[in-house]
Amino acid sequence: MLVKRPHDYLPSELTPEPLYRRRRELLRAAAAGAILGAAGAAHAASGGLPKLPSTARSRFSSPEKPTEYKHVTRYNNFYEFGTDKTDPYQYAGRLKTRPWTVVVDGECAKPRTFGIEELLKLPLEERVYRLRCVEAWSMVVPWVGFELNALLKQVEPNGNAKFVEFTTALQPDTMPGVRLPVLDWPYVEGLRIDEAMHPLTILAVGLYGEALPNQNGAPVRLVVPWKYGFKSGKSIVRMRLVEKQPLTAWEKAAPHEYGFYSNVNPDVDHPRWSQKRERRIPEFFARRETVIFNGYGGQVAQLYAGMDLKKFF
Ligand SMILES: Nc1nc2c(c(=O)[nH]1)N[C@H]1C(S)=C(S)[C@@H](COP(=O)(O)O)O[C@H]1N2
Ligand SMILES: [Mo]
Repeated sequence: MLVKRPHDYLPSELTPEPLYRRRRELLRAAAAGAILGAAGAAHAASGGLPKLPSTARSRFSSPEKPTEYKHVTRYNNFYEFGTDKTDPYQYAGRLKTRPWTVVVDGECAKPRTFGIEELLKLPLEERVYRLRCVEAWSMVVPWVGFELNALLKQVEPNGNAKFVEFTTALQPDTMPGVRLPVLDWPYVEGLRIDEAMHPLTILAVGLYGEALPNQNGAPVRLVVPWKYGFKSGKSIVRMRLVEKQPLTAWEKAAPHEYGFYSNVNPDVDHPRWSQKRERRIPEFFARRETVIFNGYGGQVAQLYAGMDLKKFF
């Protein structure tokens, strides 16, 4: 994500991991017979974080091979820690993730504050999802989490609850990036209530079977797989049920570039680049065709029936 300085993302986007090293790793892995299939790979990596209770793999999972742990956790957007892809890996270690609470309030009968310990006790599932960034890269992540609707139902949304506004953590002491006015901090995102209640929308508390690394949005982050990555706010502290469409941080920063819906759509280019193709991290070239709704159209297209997706981009 970037507002007005494309040169800011190009260098890091184009910094390749040396090709020879990649090839050497592959050869070594092949020699050791260590190349894993999709199922094995999902549990192959470890960041040394606390293991989560063993989880069933959801039927909503993508059959694709997950992106290696080291790429999922070292190539991130988390602007509170800086705008380079490696900044979150380098600096997010300082994020304070305990104590942690998530306030769920607004248009509902039973507003509540949930402690993170409580959320970790909910029945967890593994969901392997494609994540498509608006910058035209993608990865496949084995998230561990639960459906957001499980939480929202507990507060009993009322008839005025048309949208959910998500607010993410603002810790000036631990977040070097918030000293710069890149966005109007804290990071705010929003979903329509039917998008928020959809079974594909999850709150993730882990990946690769372990607690969520800070750079990926610890201790709890949203994942909405049919939308561009920036809709999936990290390190969430508040979810407010509201009647009016929330003004998101990215719309505030650049309304012509980032709309409220931000559904993955190869037919609606970003004003500064095409959305037709994507490169799968750690590939270098955008070779894969981007698919409408990131391939989840079968489950979500009906949410937008009759809407002009070029207007509501
Ligand atoms: N709080 C916060 N959440 C955020 C961001 C951010 O800068 N701050 N970046 C978003 C963007 S642009 C993307 S692509 C995804 C990246 O998630 P990942 O690093 O876990 O792959 O997080 C999203 N959530
Ligand atoms: Mo993104």
